Amino acid sequence: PSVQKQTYAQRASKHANPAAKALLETIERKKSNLCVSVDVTKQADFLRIIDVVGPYICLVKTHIDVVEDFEPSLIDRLKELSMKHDFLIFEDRKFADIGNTVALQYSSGVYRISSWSHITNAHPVPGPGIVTGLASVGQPLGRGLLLLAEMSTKGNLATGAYTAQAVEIARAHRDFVIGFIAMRRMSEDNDEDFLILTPGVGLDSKGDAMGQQYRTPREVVFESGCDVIIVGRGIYGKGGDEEVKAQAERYRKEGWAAYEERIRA
Ligand code: 5FU
Repeated sequence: PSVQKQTYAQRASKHANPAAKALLETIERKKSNLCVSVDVTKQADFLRIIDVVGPYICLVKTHIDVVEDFEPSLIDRLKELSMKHDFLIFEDRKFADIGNTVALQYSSGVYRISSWSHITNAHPVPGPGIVTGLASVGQPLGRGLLLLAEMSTKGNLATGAYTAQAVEIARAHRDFVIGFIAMRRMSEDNDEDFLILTPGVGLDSKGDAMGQQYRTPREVVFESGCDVIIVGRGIYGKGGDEEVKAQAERYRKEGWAAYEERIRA
């Protein structure tokens, strides 16, 4: 299989979608292909962790609906941190309904995700209409969408023909679909250049009790050709601020070394 050897900077210069371009530029500028997933339930913890890991990341991944004391001002604080530390925001919403419904869920409700999240994602299970619906909201705002072509968990059903169909749906909406949640490169064509963001990354554990499976940054970026490593508990679950900071720096370094090894190989 042909390896993606273009640098993030080279790829940034070719991407038409503003969110994809900005993400690739941020990765290059900060020498970080690390996305931290901040899955905590208190606003104060959420903001503290992001402030600590901010210097080491290109992207923050949120599940905004797990924050139990959510107030709209949290979004203002998150945006301030994204300016302070120079990272983008990815709400891992995993939309999965008909186009009309997902357009409402994306634009409206309590969270108004499209107003602050540069990138979001969707399950392709409803078919191409889900992309049309999300694009009607996100594209005028310069947002980008990832399709879940694969998942990290044991026994997941996103395999084979389903995964292949996800790629076909993305190809039909290149202006808005910037890539995939997947465990490996989805296309042999380097000019097609979908971004691959990959969860299930951990250096100290092989999985959890609920089916999560972890691979190392090197397995993900060097061996499987993915572009961004997504790390949650491996970073924020390690205790106090000093330890969280140390883990963020550790994953940034490992992810970047794996990328450099790939483009050199
Ligand atoms: F699409 C996916 C997937 O296939 N696996 C995942 O783990 C998303 N995730 C998310 O990445 C999940 O919802 C968590 O927010 C995060 C992984 O967290 P961890 O603590 O690193 O296991």
